[in-house]
Amino acid sequence: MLPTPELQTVAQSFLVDGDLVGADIWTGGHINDSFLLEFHCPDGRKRFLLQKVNGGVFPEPSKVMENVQRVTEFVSVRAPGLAFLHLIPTKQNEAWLETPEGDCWRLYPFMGETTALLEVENERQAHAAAFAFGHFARLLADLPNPPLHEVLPGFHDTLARIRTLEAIATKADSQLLLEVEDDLSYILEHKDVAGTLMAHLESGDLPQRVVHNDAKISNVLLDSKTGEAVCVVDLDTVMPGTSLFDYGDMLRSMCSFAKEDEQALEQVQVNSSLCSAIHRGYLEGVGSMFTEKEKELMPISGFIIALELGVRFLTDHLNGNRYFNINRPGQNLDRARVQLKLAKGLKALAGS
Ligand code: GN1
Ligand code: MG
Repeated sequence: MLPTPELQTVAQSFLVDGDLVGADIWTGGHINDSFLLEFHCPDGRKRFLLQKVNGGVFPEPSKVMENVQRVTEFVSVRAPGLAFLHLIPTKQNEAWLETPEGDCWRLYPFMGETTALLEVENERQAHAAAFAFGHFARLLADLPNPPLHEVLPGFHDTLARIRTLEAIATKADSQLLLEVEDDLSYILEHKDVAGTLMAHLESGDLPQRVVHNDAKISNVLLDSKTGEAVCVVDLDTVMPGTSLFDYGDMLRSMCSFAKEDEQALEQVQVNSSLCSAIHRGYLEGVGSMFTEKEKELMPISGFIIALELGVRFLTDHLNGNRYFNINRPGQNLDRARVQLKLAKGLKALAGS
């Protein structure tokens, strides 16, 4: 598609030596507006990823960008050879573009010859992605103070997410509510376990670390030829927390070959070989830094994060789909049911 005048103005604010010749909507992700841009440069055509941080989801987009900038700069010093997101500055030499309306736009080089998978296809990929997230945690273990901004406070406060669901349910359409009765009861029955990670984090039993907070397979670019992990992407939710938020997110997102919005629930099965590959990959990635408490709580974290995401999708379904983009009616309910089914499987696998 041809770039719109708004997109042209934004794109041309960045320090790229070339002419903008194309722009396409980039559909990966549920949250931000993303565009694949093509520039004609003196040394050939080059592609870039332009993104507008979603101000509806992130109340302070500039804080998101401050976190992204700190993390990317730290990694480039700590691991200069590592393929990583590097922000292309604006012509005013700012790390991102902030419009008078407060919108934040950023530009990254587009990593060619890589693939972002929506679902894991085999154990090797699960291992590679888990290693990449573990390595990410290890690299950032000594990010100097101050701690990163908590851009979405309570992001993994599972009990608070359940309370929000309960509040939304009291106002929801009665027909919708009837349809989700069983899903709601399952969630409410598991409130006691749901708060485990936050409780251990708050008591200091679990160490505070730099957490990616969206550790799913599509956020690791894999080499299209070798399948090796090349780069961890999507740093919007990088915040302080427990690494088990990431480990749980990996388990819930990579423990099954099913799509995140699969409608045929019999397809949604937890695969124990995928779980072992994730376990091995993550522990290899984090090296020796994990404490005994972290290791002990690894298995149950998958259940908690799957339950939490099920709660979030269900809340959005009952609340008019305002948060997660949908492209068909009922998609957030399907997503919720997939997570709840995975939660059940992961709970059984954890032996609790
Ligand atoms: C959202 O950035 P994106 O669209 O990949 C969400 C995550 C969920 C994920 C489920 C800021 O991630 O928390 O786990 O969808 N991000 C935010 O696919 O809410
Ligand atoms: Mg994300």
